[in-house]
Amino acid sequence: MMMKKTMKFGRRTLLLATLSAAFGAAVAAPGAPLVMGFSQVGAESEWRSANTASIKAAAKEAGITLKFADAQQKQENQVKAIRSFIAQKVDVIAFSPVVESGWDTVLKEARAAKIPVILTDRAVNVSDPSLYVTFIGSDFVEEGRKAGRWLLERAAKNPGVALNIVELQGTVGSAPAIDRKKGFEEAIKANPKLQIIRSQSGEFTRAKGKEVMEAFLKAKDKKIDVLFAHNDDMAIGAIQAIEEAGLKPGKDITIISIDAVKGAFQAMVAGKLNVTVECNPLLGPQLMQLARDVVAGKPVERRVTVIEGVFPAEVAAKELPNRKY
Ligand code: GYE
Repeated sequence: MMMKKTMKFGRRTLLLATLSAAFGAAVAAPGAPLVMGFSQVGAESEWRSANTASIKAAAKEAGITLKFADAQQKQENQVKAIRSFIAQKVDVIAFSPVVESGWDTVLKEARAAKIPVILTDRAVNVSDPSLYVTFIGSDFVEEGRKAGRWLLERAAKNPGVALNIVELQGTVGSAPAIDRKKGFEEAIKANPKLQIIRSQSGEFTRAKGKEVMEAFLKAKDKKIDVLFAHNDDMAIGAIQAIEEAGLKPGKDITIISIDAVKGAFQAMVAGKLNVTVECNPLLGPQLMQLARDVVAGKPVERRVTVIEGVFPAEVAAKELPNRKY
């Protein structure tokens, strides 16, 4: 449970001998500032705002010229942004893909232009994994498992009691939604009394989280014991819906979410959220270092993961002042 904010290189080492070997990349003129094109998912959550701020600050700090594009949660906007970065002949392209599939064509275009691509935060499903150099981000399956394990432990205190779970999924087709669902389901399988009775996307936003939770509560056919939200913002939206329905969030309905942003700590201190699993958005400094190494043709790890913790409500008041996002 220790919350070291360090990132570590994954075990599977990459064999990218040199970038020039993989991409035939042209090394930027000596002295010229490195130019990075970054396509961000959007501004859907507190997590995302912290991630954007980290990337912008780290680029400045590293003396990297950042061309930043916000895709407003739309893949077509990301594809357009990447094409525009190619046309502008940036040195390196980084992006956080809104969904997993549909990237082959544009990544082949980047390769043809000899521009290396770094994935941050979310992964892609491509036919040829060498279409990107490296991926830096969290292990979302593990985050889902941590959320599920927390519930398993809590349920073990009342063995034999059935618990009905509703799930607010993230953006349909996105890596964190797919993986967090998978990890959570895998963990709760150990107790057949834990059943997901409803599951729908709240698109990672507060507004949509609230709206979908309202619909869950209106159904009234089965009692809702637990909410698993794929991020804190949806949980916070759902908390409002639960209160408006005359119920006590965190008590009548146990709430589990992911990200561990400040808003979640405040909700825990107020007794309205039971636990949040950490997902660290502060990827900027490490991304800039990777970009420098990649452009310089140095070998880099194929997968860089982030070490993260779990914060139950009991530690929220003590941890809140230490939170950086
Ligand atoms: O959990 C959510 C955001 O991809 C890890 O995206 C990210 C997720 C994060 O909208 O809040």
